[in-house]
Amino acid sequence: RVSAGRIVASSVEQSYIMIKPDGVQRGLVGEIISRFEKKGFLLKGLKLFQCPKDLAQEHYKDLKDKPFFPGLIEYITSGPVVCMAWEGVGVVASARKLIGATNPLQAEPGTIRGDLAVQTGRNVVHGSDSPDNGKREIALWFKEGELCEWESVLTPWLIE
Ligand code: IDP
Ligand code: MG
Repeated sequence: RVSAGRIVASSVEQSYIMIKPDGVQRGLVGEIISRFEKKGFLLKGLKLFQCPKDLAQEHYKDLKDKPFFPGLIEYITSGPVVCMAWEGVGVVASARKLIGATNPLQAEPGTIRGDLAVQTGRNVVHGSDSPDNGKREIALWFKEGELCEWESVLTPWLIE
């Protein structure tokens, strides 16, 4: 799949990363995308999108019984989000580390939430919590044909 012989296709994961409406409104889109680019993951899909309520409810369906669920749906649908599919070996867990803890006040400095946010209800970015959910979420947020199949010329400089 890449020039590196030891990287097999089955170990390549995809994570659904989304800049939430507060991140878009606060002008943090470039900064957040930069962190994943600089780390060395591969961008396979990207769009600005106004999320309908039913999609937000499906995406967060595991949280539907939480008291904050209605507020969460209102937040996610309150303005455009930036939807991204990022690919790489270990991208799911690594993206969660780059993003930081759910509560930005507990997120380490150097993480996106640790550097750029103060409250759980306005934590600027989403990242899939498992490779299976990465697949599920990318299928949920992107239509057929919206992802790009491409290889970066930088891959041999990132993976031996
Ligand atoms: P995660 O985004 O770090 O994976 P989850 O527990 O999966 O965190 O929660 C999903 C999203 O729901 C959070 O990112 C945040 O936007 C929202 N959320 C979680 N807990 C609370 C809360 O206690 N109050 C308000 N919003 C919350
Ligand atoms: Mg989660």
